[in-house]
Amino acid sequence: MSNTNTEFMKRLSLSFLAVLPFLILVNVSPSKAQNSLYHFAGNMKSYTNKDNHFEARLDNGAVRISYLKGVGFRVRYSFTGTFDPLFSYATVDPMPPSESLSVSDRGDSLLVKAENLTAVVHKKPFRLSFTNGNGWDFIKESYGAGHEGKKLAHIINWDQDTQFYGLGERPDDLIRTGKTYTLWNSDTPGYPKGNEPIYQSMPFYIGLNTKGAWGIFYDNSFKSQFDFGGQLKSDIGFYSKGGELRYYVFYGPKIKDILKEYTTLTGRFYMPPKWALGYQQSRWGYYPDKEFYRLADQFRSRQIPCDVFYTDIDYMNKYRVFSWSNRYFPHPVKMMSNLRKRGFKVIPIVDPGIKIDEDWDVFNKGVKKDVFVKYPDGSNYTGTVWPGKVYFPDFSNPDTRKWWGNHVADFINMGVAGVWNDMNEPAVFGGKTMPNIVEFDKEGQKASAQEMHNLYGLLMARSSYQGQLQANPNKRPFIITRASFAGVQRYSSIWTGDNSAKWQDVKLTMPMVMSLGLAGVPDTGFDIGGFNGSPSGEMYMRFLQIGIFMPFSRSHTVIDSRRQEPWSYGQMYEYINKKFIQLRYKLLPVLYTSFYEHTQNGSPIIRPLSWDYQSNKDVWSIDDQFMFGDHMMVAPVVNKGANQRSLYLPEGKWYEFFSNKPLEGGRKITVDAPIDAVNVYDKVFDHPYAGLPLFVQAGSVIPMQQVQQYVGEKDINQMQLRVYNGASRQSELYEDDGESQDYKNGQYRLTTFQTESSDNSLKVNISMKGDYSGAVSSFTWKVYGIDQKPEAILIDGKKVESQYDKNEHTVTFESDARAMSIEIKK
Ligand code: MIG
Repeated sequence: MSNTNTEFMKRLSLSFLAVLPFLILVNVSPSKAQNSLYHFAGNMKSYTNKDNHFEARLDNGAVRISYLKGVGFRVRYSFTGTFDPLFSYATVDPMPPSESLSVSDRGDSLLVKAENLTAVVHKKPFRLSFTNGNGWDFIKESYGAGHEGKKLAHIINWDQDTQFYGLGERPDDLIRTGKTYTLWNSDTPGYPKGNEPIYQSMPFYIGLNTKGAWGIFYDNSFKSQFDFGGQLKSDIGFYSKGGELRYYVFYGPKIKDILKEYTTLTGRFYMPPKWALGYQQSRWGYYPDKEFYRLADQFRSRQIPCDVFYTDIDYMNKYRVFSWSNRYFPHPVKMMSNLRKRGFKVIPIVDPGIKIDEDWDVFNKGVKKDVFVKYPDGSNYTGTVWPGKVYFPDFSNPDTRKWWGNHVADFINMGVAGVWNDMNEPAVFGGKTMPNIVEFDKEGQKASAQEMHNLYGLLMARSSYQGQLQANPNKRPFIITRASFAGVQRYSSIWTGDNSAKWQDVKLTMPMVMSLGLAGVPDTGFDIGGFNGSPSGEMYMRFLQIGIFMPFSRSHTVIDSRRQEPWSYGQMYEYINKKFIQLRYKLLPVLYTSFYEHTQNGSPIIRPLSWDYQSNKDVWSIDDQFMFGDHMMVAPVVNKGANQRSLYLPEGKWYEFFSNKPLEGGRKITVDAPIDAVNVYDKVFDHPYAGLPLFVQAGSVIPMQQVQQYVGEKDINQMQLRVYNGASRQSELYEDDGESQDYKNGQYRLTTFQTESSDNSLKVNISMKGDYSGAVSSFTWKVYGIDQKPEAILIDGKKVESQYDKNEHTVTFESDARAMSIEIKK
């Protein structure tokens, strides 16, 4: 027996034996695998390396290793020794090409190399490890790959210096280390912190080590479990109830690199329609249609910007999807067109359950086209949800996607702006889901509910996406979904379901949204105000102060809660809430540009501090502060009654956004963030911290625009560029028409600003890409941190007029948007 085996046995703790639900070992020695319930790989017998794939025969099956360009290694284990054709709902189609592998034999091991990574193949027993260019084996299989019947296990070594991020949406801290998690999409109304699992499954995680970051994605949709050393103590485990043991290995060293690789494999979000970045208002219980007219009046007369209203299940005729209640919404087309004229889009909820009702054409067509999930005897599975007895569409059947897509397309043609996909875990009343016995089409290959359950939300979102493109091929779809799986970002946005009006949940918003971003999903948000219960004015405001930075920014609440609009809490809160929603509209260029960056490299919009300050270990676990795009850091107040908070300001020079006060980073600070700031707010909003600690990195250029009541209300020809003196950095501004697909053909403009700060000047070098003609034509520059009236301002080498404000320490001037260089001579 090799040393690693003995070591592994020593490390294998009793708790591992006692608690693992799927893994029962009667004998832990892999060399006597026949005595163990779990069968691991055994020894390597032979190998081949052809057509860009390395394949090895093992005592127990076979393994196939490939390297995907721009991604990393793919490893497939088959315990029968034969491989099914490669198929996945999670990854892009076609997949990135496989690169050729170089194999060298070292006696006890083989080195399989591609790009900068090496898979080290230990022969006896067969184990893989992965090393970076510096010889660091960041992943080491300890027990490796094994199975018990159809159940799978994959056990790798845990270097105790490694911390973990991962798995997307979990009501938990950002750091996953020392815990176990289950992947099984579940409807969990009012989930408390630590609730396991909730709506989504993203079997992908990132390991963070001072030597670098790495990642693993298990492309397996069966019910599974991740153990980040919670039970295994010195190892990390993945267990699944079935399917293929297929995993992808990504190497950093930056978290940024991993996201780029992971989204090269699972896809990226498209540029969203710009209106979808406006503030949105929803509640379960907005009906009849008059209620929406009233809301429209309220928003516009109070001058609180808003772009979208949602209709929840009450708009339907007895909960029949794609129908409208005659009583409450007799003229939906007219209502939507009236609202549209005032700048409001309408997005209805759609639930998957189709009411069994022979007087209804959606149902009848579905039966005729045979689109539903079935029992093994071919009869349709029946469950109970809002409409009563329903059939469930089988979205893994291409005919179903077409049928559903047609209805979505009809809906779009009526005037809806997108669809809100709910209950798609799928949820069945009584806290249930479909029984394991039901069967799915899976593109004609047939699959069990066990395999398809976690994919249901993803496939429903995909069908809704297709339907919108069918109706309007040149428009950008908009879908929001509750349940999902890895890869959902190719189709949809996500909200975090039924949170509650609790301070705990105000805090949870941040790690949840950051983790979704780290799972490749950029367009996310939570129910502002909390879904369950009724927040106080203070709590609503604190929710909103986070919510205005969310890519998806929507207030939503349950049917029996108190009114939950930005003006529902008295004058003071209305004033503050309005100012923050206005701030979102001013910062839209920053938000929109961040979406563009996502399309280029998979970066999230809401990022943990480690995204920018990875080398500082102290920031890894911070999850009550976040980066908004490239240069801004938000440290919201999340405690009842708090008027200040302490926070970590990372290394470098910063500015406080509202007061423009420069601050030195690399330290903890305590700042004021008053709730009861009515006098302050009445005078000037730009008071220090204005109730929300918000910071900007020195050297950055922050593009801002004027407030609109809705996106597209005004023809915006000019933008303000705020420049923060004192460091050198790169910033971007992305512009396009905000709704068509033309940006994919070069109809956009990307402006890049490079600041260069020195003792006697601040320079900004500007470059441009793309030929979008609708971009802004001029910039108003406002440069902060200028302590004396500058000697001169030069634009493309020519002196221009400027205004210096000695109290603010700012200098202001105008430029054409096509200027290539700016120089502020001190
Ligand atoms: O059984 O449509 O998460 O946002 O308001 C509850 C009613 C169904 C759950 C969603 C929530 C929505 C509610 N839905």
